[in-house]
Amino acid sequence: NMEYQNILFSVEDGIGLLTINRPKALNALNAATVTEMKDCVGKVAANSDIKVLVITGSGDKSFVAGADIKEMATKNPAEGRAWGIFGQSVFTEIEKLPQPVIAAINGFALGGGCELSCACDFRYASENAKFGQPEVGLGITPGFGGTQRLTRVVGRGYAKELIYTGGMIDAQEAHRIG
Ligand code: DAK
Repeated sequence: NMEYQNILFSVEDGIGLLTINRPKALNALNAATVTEMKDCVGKVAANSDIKVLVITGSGDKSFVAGADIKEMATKNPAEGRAWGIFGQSVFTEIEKLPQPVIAAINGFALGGGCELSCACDFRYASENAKFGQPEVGLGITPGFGGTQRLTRVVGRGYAKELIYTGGMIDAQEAHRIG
């Protein structure tokens, strides 16, 4: 483990494990967490001893319950724009990693959490996983690339349904739609 406060990172037998570690906030992504993820992903990219990266969430309830709503609520439009661009850049770095990246989805994957899973190469979900893009209920759109990546994963129809309704689907339904 390294010097991080909001994530855990370890390597064993060539397998990197990045755990988002804010279980009290259901592993919501605040700026400090995304900054640490950026640092960690950069280190993974530069380390050819790491053959695969697994991304998961701490605890048994949540993968990532989205961007941190409490922190986002304080942002003005310019800060919101910068936050969107920053999050997108880190998710793109994950997508572009030379190693395969597995999302181990152990519960809620909402908003930025669903988007994070879509930036990974494979999504493996536990039976209690729940997926959704609830941003519409907050009066915002998905900001971390969800409209683009989710569409590519499940197709336009299901992506629009999730994004327009803000509804949550369970692991079985998520598996069914791909
Ligand atoms: N942010 C901050 N805290 C969160 C959180 C979140 N996304 N999700 C949960 N928490 C916190 C709760 O506030 C609570 O903290 P305390 O009140 O105890 O301090 C704790 O986690 C436990 O949550 P609950 O008590 O609510 O647990 P329940 O089991 O009752 O409910 C839930 C679980 C996942 C259904 C519920 O917590 C929930 O609805 N959470 C919010 C999910 C959500 O709306 N996620 C999407 C976030 S929006 C953009 C840039 C970025 C984005 C969008 C646009 N632009 C630049 C355009 C990103 C958007 C998002 O991701």
